Amino acid sequence: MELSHIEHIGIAVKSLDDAIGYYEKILGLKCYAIEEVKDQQVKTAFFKIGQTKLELLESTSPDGPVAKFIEKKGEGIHHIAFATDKIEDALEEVKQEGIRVIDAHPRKGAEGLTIAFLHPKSTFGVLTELCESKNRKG
Ligand code: CMX
Repeated sequence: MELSHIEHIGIAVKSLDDAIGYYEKILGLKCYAIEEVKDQQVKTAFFKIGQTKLELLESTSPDGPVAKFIEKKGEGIHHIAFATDKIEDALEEVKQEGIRVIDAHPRKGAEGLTIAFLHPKSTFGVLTELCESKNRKG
């Protein structure tokens, strides 16, 4: 498959407000969007640096995937998202290679991207996301 760049890095935090303060005041980045993704039980805050985004993730429910992650592992890097122009093809390819997928079919994620997650137990411990922008051709 052809991946073009790291679209974003997802970072699990207990408090979006506290973490935004750090990224803005200490690192000098600007939060340009806050979005709730209801079906994932998260509130997200986005920063851009170069071609890559940082996505802070705060759980909106104690049973959500981000709350469970923080409970087990603490705050920190939660997933890495790679950009592709052809998510259907990329997902088919990983499935054929026997990689365990969380999303058998691409679905809608934050920022209107089409996304699919690969299971960390199949990807050397890193929850991996494939993303395609709806504005891209292909
Ligand atoms: N990174 C690495 N390992 C992870 C992980 C992560 N983010 N989340 C869970 N794991 C590990 C667990 O620690 C566990 O390992 P051990 O068995 O060694 O303890 C293993 O994966 C399986 O965990 P589980 O308890 O069986 O499964 P969970 O209920 O925790 O679910 C996962 C794990 C990845 C399937 C689930 O979190 C998921 O479906 N994630 C994709 C969706 C998501 O994360 N959404 C939030 C972000 C949405 C967005 O960006 O918009």
